[in-house]
Amino acid sequence: MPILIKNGTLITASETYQADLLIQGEKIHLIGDSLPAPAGCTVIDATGKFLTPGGIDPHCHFDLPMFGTVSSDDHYTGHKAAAFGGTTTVMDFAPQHTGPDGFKSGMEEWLKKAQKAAIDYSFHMNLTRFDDTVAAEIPALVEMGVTTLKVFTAYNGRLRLDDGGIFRALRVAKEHGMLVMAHCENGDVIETLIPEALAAGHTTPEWHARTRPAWGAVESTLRLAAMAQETKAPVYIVHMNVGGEADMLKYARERGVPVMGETCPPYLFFSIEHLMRPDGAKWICSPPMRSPADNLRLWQGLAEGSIQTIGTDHCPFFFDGTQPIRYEGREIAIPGKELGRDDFTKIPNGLPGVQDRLPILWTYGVRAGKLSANQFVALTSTNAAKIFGLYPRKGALLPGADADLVIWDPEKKVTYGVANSHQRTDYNLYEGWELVGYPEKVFLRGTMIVDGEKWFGKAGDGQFLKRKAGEIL
Ligand code: DUC
Ligand code: ZN
Ligand code: ZN
Repeated sequence: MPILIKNGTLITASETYQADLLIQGEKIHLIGDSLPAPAGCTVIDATGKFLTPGGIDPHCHFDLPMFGTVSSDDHYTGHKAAAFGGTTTVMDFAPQHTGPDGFKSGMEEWLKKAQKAAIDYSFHMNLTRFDDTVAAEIPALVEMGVTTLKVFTAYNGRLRLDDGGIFRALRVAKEHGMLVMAHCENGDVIETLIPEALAAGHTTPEWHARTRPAWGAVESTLRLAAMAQETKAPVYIVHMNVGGEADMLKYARERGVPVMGETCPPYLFFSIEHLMRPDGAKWICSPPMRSPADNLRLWQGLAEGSIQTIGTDHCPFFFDGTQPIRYEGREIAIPGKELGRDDFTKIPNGLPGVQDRLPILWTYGVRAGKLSANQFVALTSTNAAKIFGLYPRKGALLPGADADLVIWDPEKKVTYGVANSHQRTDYNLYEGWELVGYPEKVFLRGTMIVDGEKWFGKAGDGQFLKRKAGEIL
């Protein structure tokens, strides 16, 4: 049945204007003034409301085993939380398995987990070992619709590829039109500092940040930019957390290097001070929280266009996984941050955020005057669609695009926190923050899946998105 959304204010990455929008099936059919309602059409009056494309979160970790536990949102609960926050597409990371066909079997494992998907999704592939056999598997990966590889310059002996491996992988990625995403820290420095800190009796959460120095992230970002320049392969720096990384990106981009970047809301709002609180473990993720000066420089990086996207790195854990919470009427407890009560190295790394991203950025980014509404749409949806090969199917308010839409009530006041979050964890980083403006109705391919506090989404309704090569922004 067609749906006509009348008199809304449409906000895209480049324009804000009033229009009617007609949905037919899964697609946006028409946008225009005073559109007539076809027979049998549902009409939604959006006078005084804003309409944006559904958010795209390019960086999530659902159901990810680590630290002897597992990230506490799976591909259903995390998707549901995303939808309540106005996000309709998420990208997760599949593991490269050991042995031959490591990409294929990693993909199979992740596709199986994602059978319960409630919103649309795609995968990036972690590249944690690289040789000629692995290089030979790359065309099949592209064929499967995975056009992005993620490399790590930290986590020695586990996820890290050495610089030579990254350099060679970049050449092969370039040959196949792939984008390489990079987690940038200095693994060797970190592996030196951690045992020293523990030997000196430093076990509290702030030492997580003190053993992962900001300069390591800065030089590693420049290192990747240098390799992008040398190989001409595009690189995307994930979770930028230090002001100096924004400086490096700006420097490289001004010289025509094909390097792009993403930051995440916690790096805009929080600092090492939060790790010093008695509940500091709530803010433990890698890379860590930095300083208020870094927060400021990252905001500036977004506003000036050096940084192209805001993802979440959503990878939640319970703060106290011994105490169950109720989720969809059932009690659930998953071991979490309490595992590292006496040793910061045992605190599971990762933060909740997939639902929080758009509402928090609307009030504390757009309403606070740090970003325009159009920049907000570009940074949280359209740019990710372009970079990751989904545009204009996703991230666009255009006829022919998927009808993934958010109708916002710009005046709705919400005191945000764990009580109104669907993220499956027992805490929220933005507890008690006052919001003005909130997603009211959310559509996935023409079907309303969220209406206020009502959930109409279903496990299995999310589609796997085969991606093509993206754009360099
Ligand atoms: N960092 C985290 O804190 N958690 C999951 C993955 C990552 O890079
Ligand atoms: Zn990372
Ligand atoms: Zn991550």
